[in-house]
Amino acid sequence: MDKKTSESIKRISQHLLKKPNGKVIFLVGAGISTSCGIPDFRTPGTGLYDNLAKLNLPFAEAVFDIDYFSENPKPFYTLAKELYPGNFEPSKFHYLLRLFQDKDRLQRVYTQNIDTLERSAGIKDEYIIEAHGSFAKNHCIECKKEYPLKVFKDKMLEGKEYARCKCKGLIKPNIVFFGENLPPKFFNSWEDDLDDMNEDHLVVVAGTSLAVYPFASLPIEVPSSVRRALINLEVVGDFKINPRKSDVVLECAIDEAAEQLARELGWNEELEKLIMDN
Ligand code: CNA
Repeated sequence: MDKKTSESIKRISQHLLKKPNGKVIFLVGAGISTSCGIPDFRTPGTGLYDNLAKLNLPFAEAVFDIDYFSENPKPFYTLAKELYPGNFEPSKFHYLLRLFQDKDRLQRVYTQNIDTLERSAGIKDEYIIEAHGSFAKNHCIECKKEYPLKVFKDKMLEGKEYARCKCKGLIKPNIVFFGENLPPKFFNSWEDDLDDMNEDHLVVVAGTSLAVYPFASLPIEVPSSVRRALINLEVVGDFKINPRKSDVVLECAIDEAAEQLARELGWNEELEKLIMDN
């Protein structure tokens, strides 16, 4: 870890230690799960968008395009099989989030991820906002009938036919596709959290290219009195376009940051134990 990054980690830990009642809001994306073996979208070479050629898509984002899905669900079903919850273990960073919860320092985790690894790490439902939905619930895209996880999973694993409703409509997990609305809970919770925020809070953005809206606008809306931090392999979004003097930027791998931050906070042993016990 270079000097600049370790100094930035110290700035974050000093903030947290100086303000023991201050809570943390995490805004996270695919980069917190790449070390678990789940590729992100946009990292050149390893990202999913670079690896979708085998699915013969007209354009990479078509895999999450609702109109394309209703015509050709195969690419999404193929991807869903790969990404399906249960196939992966949480990262060190996921467990660090859990430690923030256990120490009553967690306000919320807003995640763009659909892998549900925050839940696997033991973070409680009340803290998680799955901004782009998850596999937990499913519905028919025609008649809107709801289906439990098992129906979709069983059909998907059979692999012979697509999961279809009695009305013959396709069954799709409640993952937010391009052209679909985000869940109301996302907007309501963010409004509540904004109302609550004060200078003791810290907003940590991690593992996201901040390319997808409205999620990417959250860091912009953080009041200037509240400190923001970015942990990412590259500087992105508002941290790049409108950097604030008080921002803390860590250009490094997510698990490296988790380990170092835990050490600075004196949480290292607890973090290791949490990982061992799970
Ligand atoms: P993205 O656009 O692929 O960006 C990922 C960001 O994370 C990039 O800026 C990378 O540089 C950074 N990154 C990758 N690995 C690391 C690492 N080890 N340490 C630090 N930074 C890293 O992904 P976003 O989440 O920003 O895009 C939003 C999409 C991605 C959402 O709609 C998700 O549903 C979707 N997605 C989710 C998953 C998942 O659930 N795990 C996987 C792939 C895509």
